[in-house]
Amino acid sequence: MAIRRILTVPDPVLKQVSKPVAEVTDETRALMDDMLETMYDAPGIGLAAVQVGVPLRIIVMDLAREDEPKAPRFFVNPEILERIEETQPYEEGCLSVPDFYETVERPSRVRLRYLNYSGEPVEEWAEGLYAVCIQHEMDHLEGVLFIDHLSRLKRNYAIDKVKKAKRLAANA
Ligand code: K2U
Ligand code: ZN
Repeated sequence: MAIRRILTVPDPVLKQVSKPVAEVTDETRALMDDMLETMYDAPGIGLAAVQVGVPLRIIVMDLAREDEPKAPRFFVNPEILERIEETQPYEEGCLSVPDFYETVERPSRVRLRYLNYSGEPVEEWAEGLYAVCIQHEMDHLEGVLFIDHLSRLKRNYAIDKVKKAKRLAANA
């Protein structure tokens, strides 16, 4: 397993629409293992493959709290089959937009279909933080960042803040 570099705004790769995975192979699983290790190291609770520069429709997630055993989840070619109308606000962050947090409204329950780590099909409802995180990650698969749901002013502020932080780090 390896920890990979997480791309940050304004990297154009993050705007790519990720392609479906033809078959879940050992190579797919090796990538998911790397993504999970990268996510734990960040730390984060979700990660899309495009964030480590691989525009494939793959997501990893672990919603377990720090005082709970790890509970990794793997999603290949995830689809949202149904969304309820009710929405919930959540203050989101993103490993590709470091140190910026803003509230985003999203449907509070969604019905998912995806292939798991073994390549088997799964259908289930997601709610609460699971619903927030899977929708945030599935946005990544469409080249959409959570800041794209904000005003132009807030989006530009977030991007300028990350660019400035990268300039300062480069000159340190
Ligand atoms: O896509 C990512 O960058 C991973 C996010 C996933 C996430 C964003 C918003 C809401 C829930 C999950 C990172 O895990 S951001 C860090 C984080 C950690 C705990 C709760 C919220 C955000
Ligand atoms: Zn993100």
